[in-house]
Amino acid sequence: MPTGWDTLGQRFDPLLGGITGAPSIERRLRDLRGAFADAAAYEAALAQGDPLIYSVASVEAGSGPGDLHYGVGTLMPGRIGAEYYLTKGHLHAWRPAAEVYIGIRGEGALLLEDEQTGESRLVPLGPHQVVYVPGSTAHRTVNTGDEPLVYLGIYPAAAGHDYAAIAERNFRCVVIAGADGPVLCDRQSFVASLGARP
Ligand code: PAN
Ligand code: ZN
Repeated sequence: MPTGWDTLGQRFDPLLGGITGAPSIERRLRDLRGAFADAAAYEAALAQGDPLIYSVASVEAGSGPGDLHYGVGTLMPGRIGAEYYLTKGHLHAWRPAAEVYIGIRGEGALLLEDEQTGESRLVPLGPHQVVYVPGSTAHRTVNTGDEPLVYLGIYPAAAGHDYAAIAERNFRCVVIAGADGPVLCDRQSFVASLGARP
């Protein structure tokens, strides 16, 4: 009998995230050191407390070559400086592994970056939106709204998560709150503009 017959049907919470009976990981502000572009705003926020930024409940029913894993992510609304709350972001350790994201609640986007070319895209993620993340593409979720962003991610069981490359060089682009909504900016230019602020 294939693995996972006791977890064929799962119940998730579309408002708060989470999957009944599934393990969940939490990422707090202190876990995201180095992820935000505005280091001064990050330290100032951390001095005020260590809020929950996101959680992910995962179901790993099988781990054979054709199996899938999935997770429900819940990313809180908020900002560090002008930058929206975000996930750490990663590449899949097995680079060819793609992923499908399905928006459930809230307003957000996926920041995608091609590992080879550095080409970046910001693709909206919310209810009724599906995003395909190709292989060899770094991906990070941002919450651009004012309520929790809840989404489902489905990926090959063999994908694995490689956080090291992102932890070392971060994404080339940042997603900041502009006057008319989210704006994708070059990280270096954004950081330089912070240095120039009065
Ligand atoms: C997602 C992510 C989730 C949390 O399930 O794991 O959004 O982001 P980080 O893993 O970057 O902290 C996924 O892409 N899985 O492969
Ligand atoms: Zn992924």
